[in-house]
Parts: sequence; C-alpha cells; structure tokens
Amino acid sequence: MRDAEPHPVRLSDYRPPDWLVDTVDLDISLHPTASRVISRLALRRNPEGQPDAPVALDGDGLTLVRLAIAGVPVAGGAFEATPDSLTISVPPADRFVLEVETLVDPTANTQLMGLYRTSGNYCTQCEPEGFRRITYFPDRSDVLAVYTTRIEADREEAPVLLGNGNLVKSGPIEGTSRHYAVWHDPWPKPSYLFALVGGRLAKVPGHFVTASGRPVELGIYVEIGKQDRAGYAMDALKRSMRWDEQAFGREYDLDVFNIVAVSDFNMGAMENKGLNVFNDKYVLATPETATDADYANIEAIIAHEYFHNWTGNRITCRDWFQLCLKEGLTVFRDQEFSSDQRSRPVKRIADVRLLKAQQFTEDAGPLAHPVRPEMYREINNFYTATVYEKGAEVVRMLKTLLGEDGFRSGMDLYFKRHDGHAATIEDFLACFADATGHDLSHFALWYSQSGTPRLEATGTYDGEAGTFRLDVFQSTPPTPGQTDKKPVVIPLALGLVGPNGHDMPLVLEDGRKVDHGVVEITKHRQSFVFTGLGARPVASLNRGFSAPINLSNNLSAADLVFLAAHDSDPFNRFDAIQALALDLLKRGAAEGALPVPDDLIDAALRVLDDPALDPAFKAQALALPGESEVAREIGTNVDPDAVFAARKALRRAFAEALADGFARTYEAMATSGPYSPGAAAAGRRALRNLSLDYLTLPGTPEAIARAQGQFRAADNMTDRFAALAILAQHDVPERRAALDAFYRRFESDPLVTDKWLSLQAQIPEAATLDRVRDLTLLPVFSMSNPNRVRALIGAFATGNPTQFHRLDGQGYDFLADVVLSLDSKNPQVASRLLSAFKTWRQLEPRRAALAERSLRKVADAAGLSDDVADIAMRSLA
Ligand code: B3K
Ligand code: ZN
Repeated sequence: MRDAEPHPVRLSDYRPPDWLVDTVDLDISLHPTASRVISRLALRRNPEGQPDAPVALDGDGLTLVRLAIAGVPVAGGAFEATPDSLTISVPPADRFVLEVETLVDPTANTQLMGLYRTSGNYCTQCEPEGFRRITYFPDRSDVLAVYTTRIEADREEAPVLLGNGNLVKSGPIEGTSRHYAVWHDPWPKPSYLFALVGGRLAKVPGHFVTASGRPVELGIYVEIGKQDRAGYAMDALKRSMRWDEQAFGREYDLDVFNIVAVSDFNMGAMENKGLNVFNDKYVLATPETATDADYANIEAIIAHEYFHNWTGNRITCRDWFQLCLKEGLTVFRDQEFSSDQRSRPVKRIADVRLLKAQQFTEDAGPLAHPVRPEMYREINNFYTATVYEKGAEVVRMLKTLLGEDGFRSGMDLYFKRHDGHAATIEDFLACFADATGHDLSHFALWYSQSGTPRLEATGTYDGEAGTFRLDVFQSTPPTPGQTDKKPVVIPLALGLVGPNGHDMPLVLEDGRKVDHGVVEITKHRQSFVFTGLGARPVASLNRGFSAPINLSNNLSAADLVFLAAHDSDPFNRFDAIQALALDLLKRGAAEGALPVPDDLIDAALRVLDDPALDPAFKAQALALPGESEVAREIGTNVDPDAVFAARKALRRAFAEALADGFARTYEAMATSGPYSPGAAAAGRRALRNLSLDYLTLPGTPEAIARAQGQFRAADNMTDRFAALAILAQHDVPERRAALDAFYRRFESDPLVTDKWLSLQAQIPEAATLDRVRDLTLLPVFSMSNPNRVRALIGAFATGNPTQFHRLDGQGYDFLADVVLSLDSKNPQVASRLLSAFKTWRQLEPRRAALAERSLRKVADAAGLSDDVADIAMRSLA
C-alpha cells in the first residue's frame, strides 16, 4: 500500500548487488495461518559491490521471529527489521551464515503473491517480488543461489509436498501427524524462480528420456478428481521437450519436471525451476469442457513455461528492465513451436491479430513504453503485450535479418556464453553480432524506442522502362516521454506478383538480387527500383508481417482483390481481405452508411470457394476485423456505436451475399468420428462455426433453429459454445433457454461457467451492464478468484466496446468501482482491469470526458496500491 506516489526505479541506476548468496537452506513448516520459515543464507560480500555496504534484505509484510549469525542470536541493536526490510549495518565478516525466522499467514494472503492458499492447498508465486513476502532476502534477479528446501506439513492436510529441483528425501515425523520432504535444486537461480506446493493433489505421471539419455519423471498435479483432464497437457509437455532439443539443441537438466494446476492464480502460469505452477485453465481439458482455442492455449503455455527452463532460468535477467530478454524470446520460441505443431501461416495470422489488438493498442495510448522500459514504478505493470508480444516480434525480425543459420549460431553462442548468468539485452544482441559479424547497433533501437512505426509505401510501374519503383517513408508517432523518434531497421519481406499470379524476380537497378525477398529499410526515406519487369506487378509488402509496423500503400481495391486470390504469401492473402474490410468499416463508421462492399465480397467468395486453402485459413480470412481494431485504425474521435453499426452492416452484407457459400460450407465442414483437438479438425470446426454465425444472422426462425440444433446436438465444447455464442447475439427466447441449459449442465465446473459469464458480459445490448451486475451475485462468481473476475468484468471492459463505452458513462463507473473495491484484495488483478481505459484518449469528446472522470475517481482514492496508482497516473498523464 502506498502513502504517496510510488517511487520510480530507473535502469540507469542499476548497481551490482553488494552481497551475494551462495546457498539458501529453507525449512518451511506449513500451517494455514502461521507458516514458519527458517532460512539460512550463506552470504558473501560482492567484490563488485559498494565497499563496506550493509547487508540490506528486502521484505514485504513480514513478521521477524528470530535472527542468528553462525547459530548465535543477534542482539537487538545490531540490526534493524521492519515488515519491509532487514538491515545489518555492520556485518560480522565478508562471509557469514545468516539465519532468519519469519512467520507468514498464507490464508490471509489475498494478493496471491508469496505463499498463499488455493482450494485449501498451499502454493507460491514469487515473480517478480514475491519471495520477499516469504522471507527476508536480496530479492533481485541477479542474486543467484543454490536452494535446498525442507517442507513440512500435516500429512492429512498436505500429503503432497513439492519443491524445486530433485527430491532428496521424505518421510513421516515420528510421533506427530506431520511429514516432510527435502528438495534440492543444483542449478543456481534467482529467488523469483523459487516455488513450493503442498496439498491434496493427484498426480498424472509421465516419462521422458532426453536426447542424451537422461530419464525424466514428469508429473502433472491436479485437484483430486480432475486427473482425466491432464492428458493433453502431458502430451504437449513431451512434444515441447522434444522440440526444444531439435529446434534449439536444449535438453532438460533435472531428474523430475513437475507442473501443478491451481485454481487461484494471477496470470497464466509460472516457470519456477522444475516446478511450474499453472492456472488450471491452461492445463485442464476434455472435449466436453474445453474449446479448440483452449487446447491451443494449453499447448502454447505448457511449451512457453517449459522453454523458460533455458530462456529465463538457466539464463535469467540481470534486472527487471530486461524482462523481454526472457519473455520476448520465450514467446518467440513458443510461437515457433506451435507453428511447427500446427499450420505456420494460420499461427502467424492468429499471432498478428493478437499483436495488433493488444500491443498496437497499447503502443498508441498513454501506457505505451519501450520493449525494454527505462523506468518503472511498479514492475508488475510491465508484464505487457509490448514486453511479450512486441518483444517476440523483435526476435523474429532478428531472425529475418540474420537468416536461419545466422540466428541459430547467435542463439548457440548465447546459451554457451551466458549459461548460469543474469544477462542483459546488450549481452543477447552481442551474441548475434559476434556470431554473424552483423552490426546490430541500429537494430537495438527496437528495444528502447516505443510506438509503432508507420511505413508509407508508394509503388510506381514504368512500363516503358520495365521498372517498378518503391518509395518508402517511415515515421513513428510520439509516445509518452519520447517525442523525437529515429528511423528503425525494418526488414521488409516483399514480392512483386505478376499478372499470372506468380512472383516476378526481384532484381535491383545495380543487378543485385534481393536476398530471400527481404529489403532492409534503415532511413526515413528510401527508394528501391526493381528492373526487368515486362508487366505491371502488384506489390505484396511486409509478407508474413515481417516487421511490426503500420503499413499503408497505394494499392487499389482491385489490387487487393488480386492479392487475396493470388499472393503466394498466405499472410498477405489474409491481410488483403482485412485491408478491404477495414477500409469499408472506417468509411462506414465515418459516413454513417456502409459503401458498397462488392470488391470485398468478390475476394471473400474466391477464398471461400478455393479448395486448395486450409479451412483454418479461410476462417481467419473471413472473420472481419473486430470493433477495437477498427477503432484503433480510426485513431481519433472514435464513436464505438458508429463502429459497431458499420460492422453490423458489413456482417449483414456478407451474410446475404455469401449465404449459399456459407450454407455449402456448413455442410461440407461437418466432422465425423470422435473429437480430435488437432489443427486440421479444429480448422474445420472454426470455418463451420463461422458459417453458422453468418447463416444465423438473419435471425429467421429457421436460422435460429439451426443454431439451436447444433447447440443441443454438439458432442464437444467448441461446437456447443460456438452455437451458444451465436444464439447470444440474438434477442430471442431460444437464447435464454440455451444459456439456462448450459448453466445447468456445467454449474459445478468453474472453467466452463467462466465461459458462460464472459459470453453474457459481451452481448452488445443496453441490458448487459445490469446483467453483469446480477451475475456478480451468483455463487459461480467470486471477486477473490482472478479467473472469475477476468471472465466477467474483464470481458465486459475489453470485449464489449459499445457497452463499456456507454454514453451515460455507467460502464466506466462500474469498472472504476470494481477496481477500487478489488484493489485492497488483489492489486495486480485490479490494475490489469483498470488498464482497459488505455484507449480513452482516442474516444469522441463526450465519452473521453466521462472516462477521464472515472479514471480520476480512481486516481484520487485514498490508500491505493502502487499497481493501481501507477496505471491511473500514467493513463491520465
Ligand atoms: N513469468 C511469468 C509471469 C510472471 C508475472 C508476474 N506478475 C509467466 C510467463 O511469462 O511465463
Ligand atoms: Zn514467460
């Protein structure tokens, strides 16, 4: 809790730690309200620290019981202890063992940071600064130590005791009802990777043998009775382990790898060494309870956390400014994994959709920050789309620039040079520069300059000369704290598509062929002249979304229709359709009436009818840009109702013009046999359900009956929930009946009722806000469970533009009130909700004023957490 403005922490103030810790011996005795933590730290003065510096340890709300040095209690005057720090001004020697005993109350821990309870089990979350809520420690990521953890608990209450590393011994404590387990992790690690779990859990076992023959015992621990839901996660884990060996040469390094699924968790999952802790949403799945999207998320997140073992754990971050060093890189790795397991183009399209929806939006508003920030007031607020998703894009661009082999040699050097270290972005880039001889000093700007670069491209064909001239102009709009922007390095993948639909050769004026179809843009203005072109080509730019930029060009609607049908780059086929749609939607929103969408419909028809295209691709291409994407493209003076109306009109036009195609597709895409979560079957379902959505749009009794029929007959959650979501868009009696039936069927399954809550929070009609308020009163909702809060309140604030941005300001008021009441319980979840206001400055003046008023109400409240205070302050700045 803050008394004043949270203090800024600056990258430029980084100093090496004054004291290092070689080993940590923990003895943790679990108790619901008074868990006893005894920690023995082998402290050593850092020769690189400040001479004569005191031992200064971090704490957060701790109760000190006892302090001893080399076994002898320390006298009261020799140290200073507060709940938030422990200082020994005159340490006894340059090396000594400090013993600290603290008491913590896991039941009272509603922040879910440090040691807390979830469904009666004990678990921990330490990243970034939770370890200090367990014991006093130099709680920073550049203090790496070897941990041994003894965990003791009541046998009945916590029969399973898990820690980092390998199990050393375990057994009963004779004459008591308690037992213990000792875990040892031989790999030095920062405190944020510490974890323990104790509870009544069932183990789903697995086994893996690494490439060099090391057997690894795998375990996924779930609440008792949920064992049958962990099979897919186990399979994904094994595939991840194999893939990291094949794609990056990385093997696992302990005898065991455990995953625990818990139901109260602030984020998706956590990569603690050898003991990943997961939000159960990203582990548990059966065809009856999980959708195709859930399966894909489980696969990606299991992989992501596993991949952290090398990118994050073996090589960690020197300080929290370097967060993208592990997160951007690990997102890149999980994206590559999913691309290899599924369809690469479809995965890329999905990733770019997410990037634009979340990161481009963040970059265009008051919360914009560089991939590597230079200042923070609350580090928890920097686990953002920019650090994660844009961070991954920067790694992807590096690969594009260096090529497959250059990238791999840089990665190999990184693992070799920095294994066991706490590294920086400079260290990372130096490996690629040293391995390939590339100068990456200009490229490094992607880490420090915020904002999404714009690239305006103009192509001109000269028929007589047989040349195509491409003029590009790049600029980056100002962002908070950065007004003057420099040009960045843009690897622009491109092709010139000839009239026959084939790529024409890319030969520059000086006779050089363009390498791998990628030109490097480094200046504000540049021109490229391609020669030897006997016919006018259509330029296909930024293929595969090779750079995370806002591109505009002078292609005509006819050119876009042509690219949608012929481009050899599937991403740009998708993007051509989206560009046609966005243009119509923007004009429709501005003019109050939709222009005639014939070009788009022509392009859409060709995609729908092309038998060579993957159904999953078709489903992506034919899904219109979302309201938020249109709003972001409009940029200023946004009226969410006008955007909604334009989109509704275009959806109707689509439904009408493509009715026959959708009807045929709906029949053709039916799947038979048992449900499989694989990409091929999921793609068919996606296209079939997209067709159902358009077929239902007219709202005729037959159309509603078809959706209702699918809802009732579905043998899997993907089809059942898709039908329910479609019915939910129609104010007909069948909607209530289906919602009620769904609720009755899944009432006792929180992960499924979350879907039901989200769906209702996103209905674009005036009654929704009251409905959301009513839903908060149901027993399936709870303000203390992050998944429930995100499912209902988060979905309302970020997934229902017309209702969150109600003209009476009640959507904003509601969110502000929820944030204020949640803040004292769980500041991380509260501040995440508050960031839904990040687009408020783009709104038309009436809504902007109302949003500002609600934000001010939050900002002015007394006793705010640093988390919420920081977001409120930056949103208003
Ligand atoms: N590293 C964790 C995120 C921790 C978030 C703390 N607020 C999960 C991940 O990115 O893998
Ligand atoms: Zn991560």
